[in-house]
Amino acid sequence: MSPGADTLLAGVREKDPRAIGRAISIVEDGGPLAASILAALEHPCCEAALVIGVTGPGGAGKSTLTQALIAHYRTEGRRIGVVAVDPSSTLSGGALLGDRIRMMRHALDEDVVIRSMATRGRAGGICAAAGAAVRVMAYSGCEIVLLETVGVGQAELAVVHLADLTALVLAPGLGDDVQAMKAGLIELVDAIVVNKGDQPAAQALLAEMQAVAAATHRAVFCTSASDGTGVAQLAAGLGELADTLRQSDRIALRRQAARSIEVMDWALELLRPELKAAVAALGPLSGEPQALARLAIARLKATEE
Ligand SMILES: Nc1nc2c(ncn2[C@@H]2O[C@H](COP(=O)(O)OP(=O)(O)O)[C@@H](O)[C@H]2O)c(=O)[nH]1
Ligand SMILES: [Mg+2]
Repeated sequence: MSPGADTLLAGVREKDPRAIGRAISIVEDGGPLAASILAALEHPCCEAALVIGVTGPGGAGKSTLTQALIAHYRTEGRRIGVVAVDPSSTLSGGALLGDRIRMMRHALDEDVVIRSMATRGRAGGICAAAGAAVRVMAYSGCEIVLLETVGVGQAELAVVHLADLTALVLAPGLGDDVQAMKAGLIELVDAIVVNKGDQPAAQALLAEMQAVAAATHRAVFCTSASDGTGVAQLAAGLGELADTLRQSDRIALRRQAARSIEVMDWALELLRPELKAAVAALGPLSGEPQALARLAIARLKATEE
């Protein structure tokens, strides 16, 4: 291993926030140092962390709930990681900034590691980057990593598959688009959280979700993330769910599936420069783009034989 990676990983192990931040940036960018860091992260301690997905439509209260869960886990003395994946904002602004400010409550707590990632405006695969960040956090001793994603686009839904178990956060009054995407989201998750339980309209949504849950074997929880009501019960319920999934080997199976998503992401990343060159080598491009893409791939394969 290169000496740079060695020193950095020692820093991560010692929970040095700057080393953790740097290690995540390096693995996100996927340069030469990334490979040696990623290799070192194939460590049993990285398997021990439980990765909990928190997904759902924008405005449901995912970030508020994530923060409430952090506060709860911290009272239990656990070290926590958070990877927040946001489709809408670039790295410098947008919704993430608001989340970051809210998370400031935990900013001085060195046992809370928070990382935001934008899906838009980035070159690399989001699953590869998020998976790597989760492992860096686990290596630094995080027992639980919360993976917050907005359940809308394909990339964000793919990230859900990196989690050991996932909770869907819903809230009353989010409108018709949410209504339409609910069914598809429920299929992907293990638990449904009806948040904003303090609002009267939450009762009808809760009743609806309890009926859905009875038919689909999902656990249902009701929280009011802004005042912490129901958060301890949710944390306990997710813990029990994780135990059940572990006992039936389903977490191991999910991790295998997650691995294949990450490998696919890296494969596409690693191929990108050669593909770019192959497309450039086609010369002036006229004609049907998919046919040209096939031609570029065929030429690339031919040069390898
Ligand atoms: N009344 C009420 N408002 C909440 C609750 N949880 C979150 N909110 C508010 O809902 C809005 C969206 O919350 P946020 O956590 O940013 O949602 P996200 O987009 O899913 O991450 C914010 O204004 C929160 O203060 C809750 O339990 N009750
Ligand atoms: Mg949010």
